[in-house]
Amino acid sequence: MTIEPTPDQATYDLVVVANRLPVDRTTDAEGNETWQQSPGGLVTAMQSVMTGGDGAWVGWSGDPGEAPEPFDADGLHLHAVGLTRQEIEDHYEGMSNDTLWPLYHDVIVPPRFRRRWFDGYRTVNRRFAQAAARLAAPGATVWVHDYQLQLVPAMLRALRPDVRIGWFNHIPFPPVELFAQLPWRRAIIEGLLGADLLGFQRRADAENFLRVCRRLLALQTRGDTVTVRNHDGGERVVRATSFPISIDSAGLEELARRPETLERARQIRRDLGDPDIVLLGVDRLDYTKGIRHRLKAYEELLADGVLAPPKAVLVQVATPSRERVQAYQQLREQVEVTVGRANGDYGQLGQPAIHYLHQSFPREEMAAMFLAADVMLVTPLRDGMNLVAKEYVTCRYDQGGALVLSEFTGASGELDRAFICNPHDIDGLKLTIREAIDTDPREKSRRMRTMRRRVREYDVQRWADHFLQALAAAPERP
Ligand code: ADQ
Repeated sequence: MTIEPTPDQATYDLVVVANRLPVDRTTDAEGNETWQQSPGGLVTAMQSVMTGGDGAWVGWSGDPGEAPEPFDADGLHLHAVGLTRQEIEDHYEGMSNDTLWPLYHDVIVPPRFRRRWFDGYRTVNRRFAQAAARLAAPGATVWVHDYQLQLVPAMLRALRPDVRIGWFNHIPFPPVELFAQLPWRRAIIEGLLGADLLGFQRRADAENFLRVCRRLLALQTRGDTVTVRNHDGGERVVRATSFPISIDSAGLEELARRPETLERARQIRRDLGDPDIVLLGVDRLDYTKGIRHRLKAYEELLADGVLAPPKAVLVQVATPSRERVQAYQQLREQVEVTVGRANGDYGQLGQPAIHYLHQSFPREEMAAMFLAADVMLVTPLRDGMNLVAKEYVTCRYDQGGALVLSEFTGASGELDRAFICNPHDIDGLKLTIREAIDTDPREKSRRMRTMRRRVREYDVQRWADHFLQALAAAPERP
C-alpha cells in the first residue's frame, strides 16, 4: 500500500467518519511501521464510491496516544483521530461497548451507565466532528457510521451547516421501552437528528427510532420522516429508513471459486477425519451471537446420540473481541468450559466433538471453511445484520450446504429460505439443526440458489449507492 503525506488544508467532497480507520498499523521485524487495509465489506464498498481522490476517512488508528500524521493510501485520504488511554476506556470500552452495545442488543447483559463514560463519549464525538468539519469541502457529503458516533451529526451541523450529513447504524436500534433507560437519551436523539438521513439495517429499527422521537421528545413524524425545529425557529426534515448492508459478493465468490480454495476445503475435511457432517460456527466472541445456546443444543444432540464424533463434528471459530470488557471475559470462560466438557464427555483420542479456534483467519481460509461446512450455524440472540450468513451462501457456488439462521438477525429478513430458528428454544434449535442435516439435497440446493441470488443482486456496492442516492435526495432544508 502506498502512503504519501498530504497537505493538511485539502478538503473533500465525500468524508466518511467511522470509529476505526480502514487500515491497521503493523510493525515488521526491523521495527518499520506500515499500514495494511483492514478486512471488511465497508472498506471495499467505500473504496469504490470514493475513487477519484476526493474522498477522506476520519477514524481512530486503534492504538492509544497521538494520532499519526494524515496520509493517503490507495486513493483515500486517511485522517486519524488520537485517543488517550482514558478516552479509549470511557468512550470505546465504556459507553460504546458496555452501555450502548448491550442496550441496543435487547439488554442480553445489563448495560452499565457511568456518567464519566458519557463525558468521554461526548469529548471524543466532538473531536471526530471537528476533524470532519475541517476536511469537508463546501457542500460536501459526510457519512457518519455507527453507535460510537451518535452525537457527531448535530455537532457537525453546528460547525458546518452547509454539508449534507448521513448516519448509518450497523447494529439494531432498540424499542423505546429499552432505549428509555439511557440517562442521556435526549442528547443521543438530538445528536442523531443533526443528520439529513438516518440509515438502519431493518425497517423495524427505523420504526423504533421514529417511535423514540415521538414518545420521548414529542416530535412529529410522518411516514419515515421526523420534523425538527431549529434554534432559529425554522424547521428541518430528517428521514429515517432502512438500508440492509451486504457484502462484496462478486469478490468473495471469485475467491471461493479458486482451485486452491476448493483444495483447501477438501484438506480441512480430511484434517477433521473425513466426517459425514461438518457443522460450522464463525463469530466474534460476543454474547449477542448466541454461541452458548448453539453449544448447548449441540451438546444435547451428542448426549441424545443423534450426533457423534467422528461422523459429525462441530468447528467453532470465535474471533477474539473486546477482551478488556468484563462481560466478554466471562463469556470466553463459559464457552471454553462448555467446549472442554463436551470434548471430555463425547470426544475420543484424536477425535474431539468440537474443534474450537479462538483466532482470526485470512479471507481465503474463511472461504475454504465455508465450502467445507455442510451446516452453517448462525444463531445470534440479536444481530443488526450478520454478514457471516451472507458470506456462507456466497461461497456455496456449488449450491451445497445448509444455513441455520436465527430469526433475530437482520439477515433473516432477506435470507428467509434458510432453516430459521429461535436460539432461545433449545429443543426447537435441535430440531432445526436435524432438519438442516436431513432435508433432501435437491431441496437444500433450491433454497441455497434463492438465497445466493438475493445476495448477488443486493451487494455492498448497491447498499452504498442506495444510501448515498437517498442522502443526495434527502429533503432540502426549508
Ligand atoms: P459484527 O458484529 O462484527 O458486525 P458480522 O456481521 O457477522 O458481525 O461480521 C463479522 C465479520 O468478521 C464477517 O465478515 C466475518 O467473516 C469476519 N470474521 C468473523 N470471525 C472471523 C475470524 N475468526 N477470522 C476472520 N474473519 C472473521 C456489525 C454488526 C452486524 C453487521 C455488521 C455490518 O454487529 O450485525 O452485520 O456490523 O454492518
